[in-house]
Amino acid sequence: MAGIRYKTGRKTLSLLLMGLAGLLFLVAARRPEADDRQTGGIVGRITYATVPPDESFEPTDAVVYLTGEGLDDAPGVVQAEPRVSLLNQIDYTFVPRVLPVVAGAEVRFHNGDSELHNIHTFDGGRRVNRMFNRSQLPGSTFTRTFQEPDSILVRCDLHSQMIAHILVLPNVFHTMPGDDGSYSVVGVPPGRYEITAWHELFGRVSVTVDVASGEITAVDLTFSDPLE
Ligand SMILES: [Cu+2]
Repeated sequence: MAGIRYKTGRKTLSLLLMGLAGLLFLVAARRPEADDRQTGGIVGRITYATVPPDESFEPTDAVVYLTGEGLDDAPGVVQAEPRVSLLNQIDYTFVPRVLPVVAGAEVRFHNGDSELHNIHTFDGGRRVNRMFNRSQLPGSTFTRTFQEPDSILVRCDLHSQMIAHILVLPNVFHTMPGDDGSYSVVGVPPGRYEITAWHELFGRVSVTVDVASGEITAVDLTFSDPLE
């Protein structure tokens, strides 16, 4: 009896193994070739050669982003990106002040105050996205989608101190620096790209960067003079 049970067990085991091998083969065969490429990364620091006299200056309000071929539909990242971003209004302040989003993502505008606000948007000059100007009741929410890369200034006409910037970017490869100015962008497909740092008081600074498979490239970016 013990022998029969043993044989049955072995047969089941080998069938299971064969099934598993078949499954693994199918998974391997279905994997797109692009997924086999290893990614690289970029790390660095954002610094300011000049400190602007503006009271609203926050060094961490910078955005670092990559542009170049193959980034907009890089495998494995498009699906992972959250497609909704929130621009809140708390204590007569837009939160966050700087909101980077991917083109085509939904931006949710929420009035978290008990006071009437107003959302007035101004585009970066290319007129690629539809701008709007509307009042917003306390506690209410509405959404808008910006389809093209742009830098959009957001104001409240009722409270002049309320300012925000929505930076619409072409892909998910962007970030904001930490308190010490350091940043990192990882999971980048190998290639040659432009890396740009943006700040509302300085504009943009860009350099070319080569990202190699399985490697981390160091790039420091320095803002020189504030915009006039
Ligand atoms: Cu307001």
